[in-house]
Amino acid sequence: METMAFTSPPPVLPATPLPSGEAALIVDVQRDFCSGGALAVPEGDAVVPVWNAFLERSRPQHVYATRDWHPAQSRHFLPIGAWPAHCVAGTSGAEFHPRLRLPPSTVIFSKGTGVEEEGYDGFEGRDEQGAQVAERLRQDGVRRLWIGGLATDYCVRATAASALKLGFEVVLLLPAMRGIDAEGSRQALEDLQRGGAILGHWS
Ligand code: VGL
Repeated sequence: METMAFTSPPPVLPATPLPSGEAALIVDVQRDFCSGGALAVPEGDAVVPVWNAFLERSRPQHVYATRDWHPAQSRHFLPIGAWPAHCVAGTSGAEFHPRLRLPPSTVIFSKGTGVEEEGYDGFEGRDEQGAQVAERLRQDGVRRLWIGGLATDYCVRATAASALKLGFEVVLLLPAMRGIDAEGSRQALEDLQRGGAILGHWS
């Protein structure tokens, strides 16, 4: 049987300024996922100027940033896990990209902090007070998230999938994300769209 090609509506643009209830969720734009980092995503740095322009022009009332914040030894790392050590808490590799201009009010969620945790899903993260992401977003009155970051096929995917499951509207900000694997990233975007995410553009 022939399967129908997956088609999607054209990407949406954000209103500027972003209406209240719409927020930015920036996934793992950290040094180790950018050029020269321990787990560099191809063209990872390219998301930085896109996010800067988006934040400057859309001025979201709420900006959230997730970060991988792993212990030095983790089941997420080789030889048990799949990845070279990266984003170890407190190291320079775990810092946000130095040119990413996060507003001072940005709420940071750390994830993957336990030895047994993979930490792909940003919604597993907690802020400095220990609050969970979903709890915090609801408290802030957020209903729609503009999501991007690194990497499309892993943490962006898992984070956006959780957001959908939890009932948030999800806009995938395409130019503000990059993936590790091209086919994996294409599949991630397709699956997320099937799950209700819409595609967003920004230039
Ligand atoms: C990620 C692979 C391993 C990500 C994290 O942030 O997408 N990918 N750890």
